[in-house]
Amino acid sequence: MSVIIGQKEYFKGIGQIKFEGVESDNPFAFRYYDENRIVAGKSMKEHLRFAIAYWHSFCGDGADPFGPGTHHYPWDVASDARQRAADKADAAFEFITKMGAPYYCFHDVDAIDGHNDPKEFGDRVKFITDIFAKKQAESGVKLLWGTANLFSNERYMNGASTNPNFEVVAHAGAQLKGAIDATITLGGEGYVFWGGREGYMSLLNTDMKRERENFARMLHTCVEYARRNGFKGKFFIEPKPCEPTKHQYDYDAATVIGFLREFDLLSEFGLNLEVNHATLAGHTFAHECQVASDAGMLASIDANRGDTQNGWDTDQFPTDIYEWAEAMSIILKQGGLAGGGINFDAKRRRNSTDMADLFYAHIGGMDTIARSLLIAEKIAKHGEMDRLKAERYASFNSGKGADYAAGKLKLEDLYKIAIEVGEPAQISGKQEYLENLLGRFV
Ligand code: XLS
Ligand code: NI
Ligand code: NI
Repeated sequence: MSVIIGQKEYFKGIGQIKFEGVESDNPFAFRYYDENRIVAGKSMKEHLRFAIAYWHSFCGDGADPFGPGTHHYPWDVASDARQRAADKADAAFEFITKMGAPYYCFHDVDAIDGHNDPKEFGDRVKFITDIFAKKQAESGVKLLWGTANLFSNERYMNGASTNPNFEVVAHAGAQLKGAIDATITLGGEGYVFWGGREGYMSLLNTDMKRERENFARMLHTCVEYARRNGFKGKFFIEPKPCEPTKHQYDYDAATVIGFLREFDLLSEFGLNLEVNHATLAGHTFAHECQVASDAGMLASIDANRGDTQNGWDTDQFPTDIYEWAEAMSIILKQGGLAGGGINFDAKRRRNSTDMADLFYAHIGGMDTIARSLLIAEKIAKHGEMDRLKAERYASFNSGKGADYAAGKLKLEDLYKIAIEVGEPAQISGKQEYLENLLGRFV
């Protein structure tokens, strides 16, 4: 059966989204995201490396536990799975191009319907990979990262790489092979592991030690395969504390870094941090960025936001300038994202049912982050924030403090020094002053 591609325009009446500046009243224009504007020596486009998430934007139908989908996609109607996938690719590349996003990201089953026969599914993924390759060449859009969905299929209900049944682990491997092959063929800059079901629902039936070992085993197996087959990009792990499992092994940035170190995987991996996952872990997004950056592991971001009243992954589009200004300051300080980009792992609300809503959502998200980059640049140029932080630790830069930091002092030395210096003077942490300072730039 032959498949028809590139024939339809899905987002009729909406053209290329352009930068028009803050004075613009046009809801289909960027007010801050000016891709060519140079910020701290690089264009905004190069700094932010925006990516559109295939799953939320072209697959997610708005279903929730209380009702079915409300998003009806004109590219989701053909009866043949391959034709439907080709139609979806038409819509996706039209949207990504109109948004001016340089990248996209996808799970294998977002690109084309899953199938329980690994051979048939592998063939389907190859089929859509060829179409993506053509679309990338025509549009200049690139793949930020690929991934395998190892959480939706029923067989993964007890985990994928961490499943107690080796036969399920083998199926996970088959799917990983296909997704890695696709990522290599498409020149993906990264490959993401998000362990949706890699955790437990109850410790009563779980050998956590063995599951974590098996998890690491699969990561090693994938790295070995990908490198042997020419993958040059970076591997990313995306931490999340819970949901769908009660406890996920990739709980947060610190946990994942410890895990990668324990199993000798640090050098191949970076972290893909998601804003809403940080808040679910009881952290701020800035906290996760700082932990990752300090370890040299802040590589990529899934942009979204949670709802402070809700304890689940609401995946809303980013709007919080304060949250992003802090995060962008950390990213700017480390010289940009290490190998990754900023992927909108965010979805329209169930009742945002116009095609235009998909554009508004991404425009708002891209503008929020672009604006935060400009704020972060201003904060850095102004310098006071950095200076005050550095001054707080100045006592470790010389004299006895420097000796101590270098490991030259013993506990008895500290005893003597404490008697010598007497009661230390009170030094203010100046938190409100710094909050005001941040507020000035926001
Ligand atoms: C789900 C995750 C997922 C990953 C990719 O919460 O964010 O979308 O980003 O598998
Ligand atoms: Ni994500
Ligand atoms: Ni998420």
